[in-house]
Amino acid sequence: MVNIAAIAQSLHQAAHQAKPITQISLEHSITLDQAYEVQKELINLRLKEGETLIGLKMGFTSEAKMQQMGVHDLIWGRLTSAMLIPNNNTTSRSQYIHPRVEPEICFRIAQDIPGELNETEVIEYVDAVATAIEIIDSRYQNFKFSLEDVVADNCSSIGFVVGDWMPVTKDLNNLHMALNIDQNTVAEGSSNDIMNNPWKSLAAATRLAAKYGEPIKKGMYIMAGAATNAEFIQANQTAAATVETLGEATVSFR
Ligand code: OOG
Ligand code: MG
Repeated sequence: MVNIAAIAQSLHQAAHQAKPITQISLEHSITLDQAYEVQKELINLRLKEGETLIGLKMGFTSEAKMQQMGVHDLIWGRLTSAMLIPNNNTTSRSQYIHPRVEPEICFRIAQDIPGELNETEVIEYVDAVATAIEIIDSRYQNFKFSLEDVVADNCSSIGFVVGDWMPVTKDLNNLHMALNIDQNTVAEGSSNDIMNNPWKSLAAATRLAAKYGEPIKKGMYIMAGAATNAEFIQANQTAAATVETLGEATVSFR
């Protein structure tokens, strides 16, 4: 028997204490559905502490990320108010275990999404788009996990930074994307690396949100997933993500 509440509690504590734990899948056989139940419970623990649900994130939407992490399926996680770091701000390295940063595109939802939509329909439900950085911080030792492990761990979510909101353009293809650490470009790709079209990632989010009963509501942030590898970041370093035409998002670690 998998104890959903106990696993959620240990992941929650690992995040609070910035101390990694052993992968769940090494000790229990856990199904993907159970992993999503753990994730929901884990988020409930955050909500009980006063955080609010402000968005969803997609993961493994690019080949680069799937290759880097050895996991080959789309995943989704939840974003809470405590995870949003204002652009051009500072965050303390000591609150993380082994943080990585990755360049993303973020969508802002204009009206409640009624159910599954395709990549054209979904455009009508977005009122702004921005460059974003996701900070991920797996609660597992060595940042190693199975698909079920990472889903249970809310897809390694810990923080995200959103640049200036830009007007919606229907064509988000072929935009150069880069991740810089202290002015050095450490990863580069194209918006096409996100499912051949970032709008497809949002369409996939509508499908998964409908399937798992987590409605996408007006005002939510939806992160499309990294276009490139994620890179480790240390104290006294600054990360900047750029997306051609959308601008920049930055965060400094101290
Ligand atoms: C899991 C989260 C994946 C993305 O953008 O692909 C993700 C991880 O790599 O730890 O956020
Ligand atoms: Mg990500």
